[in-house]
Amino acid sequence: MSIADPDCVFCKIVSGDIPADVLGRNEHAISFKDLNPQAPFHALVVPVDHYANAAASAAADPAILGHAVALADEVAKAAGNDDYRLVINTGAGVGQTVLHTHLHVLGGASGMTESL
Ligand code: DGP
Repeated sequence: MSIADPDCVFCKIVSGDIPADVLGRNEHAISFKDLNPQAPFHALVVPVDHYANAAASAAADPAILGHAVALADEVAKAAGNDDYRLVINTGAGVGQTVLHTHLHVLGGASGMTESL
């Protein structure tokens, strides 16, 4: 049984209640295209279990982030991005808008320069 927040948009994507352009998924995490891409390739990786940020996920189980990074590598490379950037925003002060842990996976020419 996964940990979910009924008011969380990413939990609704995990459960299939809200559609998303899914790039990959496994029992631990799902990856889908970001609604507002900031780079030629911009995916999100969202662990299945709801925690507000990466530190909270790590405190609950460090493996959550390991599985998320592994899925990020898989979807980036599947889209032809051997090189890519991972960004994890933590807190509204740096622009975290969805309070469910997620990794931004950025690839392509401008993947190194865009801010999030
Ligand atoms: P952050 O600023 O780190 O919290 O990034 C949240 C990202 O989530 C932002 O780039 C837009 C994306 N996003 C928010 N809602 C949805 C949604 O319903 N579907 C998809 N595909 N992306 C979303």
